Amino acid sequence: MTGAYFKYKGINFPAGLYEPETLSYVEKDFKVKNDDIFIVTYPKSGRTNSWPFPGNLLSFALSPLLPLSISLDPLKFFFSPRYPPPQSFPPGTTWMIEILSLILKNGDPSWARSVPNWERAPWCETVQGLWQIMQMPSPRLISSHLPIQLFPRNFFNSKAKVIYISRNPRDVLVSFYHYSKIAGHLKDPENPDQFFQDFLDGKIQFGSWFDHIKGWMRMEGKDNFLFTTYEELQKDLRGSVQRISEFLGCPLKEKVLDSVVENSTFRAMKENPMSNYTLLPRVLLDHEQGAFLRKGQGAAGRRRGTEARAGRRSADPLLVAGWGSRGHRTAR
Ligand code: A3P
Ligand code: PLO
Repeated sequence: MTGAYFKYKGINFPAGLYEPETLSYVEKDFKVKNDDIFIVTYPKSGRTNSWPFPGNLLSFALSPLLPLSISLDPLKFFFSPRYPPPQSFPPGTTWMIEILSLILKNGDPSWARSVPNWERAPWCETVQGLWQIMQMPSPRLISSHLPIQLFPRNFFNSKAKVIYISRNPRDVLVSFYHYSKIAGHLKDPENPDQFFQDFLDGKIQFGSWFDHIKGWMRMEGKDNFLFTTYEELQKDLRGSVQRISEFLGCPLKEKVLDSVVENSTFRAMKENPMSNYTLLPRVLLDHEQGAFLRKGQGAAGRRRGTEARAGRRSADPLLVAGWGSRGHRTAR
């Protein structure tokens, strides 16, 4: 692993795991089946607990840009009273893979405990993942970090389903920073300030978070598209699993629901070698320097902790999500 990137249609991809030929095939020729289920995220749409960046830098740096907007529409969306959208539920790629692996097996954890998650739901844009997906029986569970313009074209004429998981950009940024320090295929983030700048400029793998979410939000309201957030999952895992299963057309019995929830908690996943990435070779993940699954707390968890310590509760879901109900100024 070199940590070097190549550009495909203006987006950075790490060399080695990804190749222009595979990306082109996936975009133009990949045959989507009507019962495929895609988990789509911008990388690291899970979260972190230690903030290496100066205090309020993100909201400070973004605030002058908000009124401008064309490329920042998603931010306006996030900091507007519309967020979270009325029908949104939670996630992170890894978390959603676990939830869906359990739902598809009717709550039986054997599959999730015996097969690594990257084989249960391979990333279609990776060289290896694409090959695996072509051998998989239906219904296929497929992960992807692709921006909408590079996503398999055939999807848009199919009945296949996409579950899109978003997350507070601050948490994405922090999680991404820590992951970049231990992932062999990613460019070294150098220092937090530089990484923050690269994040804003979309110079990291899979390009700009802002463009990614703005692109995918065009699908909002379509029957085969579910927009979810990590924060909602944290707030109400059970309710979220229930709604995800309804979206997939397979509502769960109480006992099955219990099992899905029990086996997809952060603790259960952290203890499951098939889900915590400890099986990845050191060249891909330096286990001595950190872990893929770390604290498992998002802005909602932090906020609730703060409130619990202060002896009060907030009824405002936007405050609970840590993004403020009156706009970016309240985002921490
Ligand atoms: P941190 O890096 O902040 O620890 P992704 O899977 O999209 O790459 O996101 C990874 C992030 O999701 C990690 O965040 C990880 O801890 C978090 N995550 C994964 N499973 C989780 C769970 N069951 N509960 C809470 N967080 C989870
Ligand atoms: C894909 C991007 C995700 O955010 C993290 C991730 C986890 C497992 C990796 C996968 C990535 C790429 C493809 C890998 C897989 C493990 C095995 C698989 C490397 C980096 C192979 C052999 O190609």
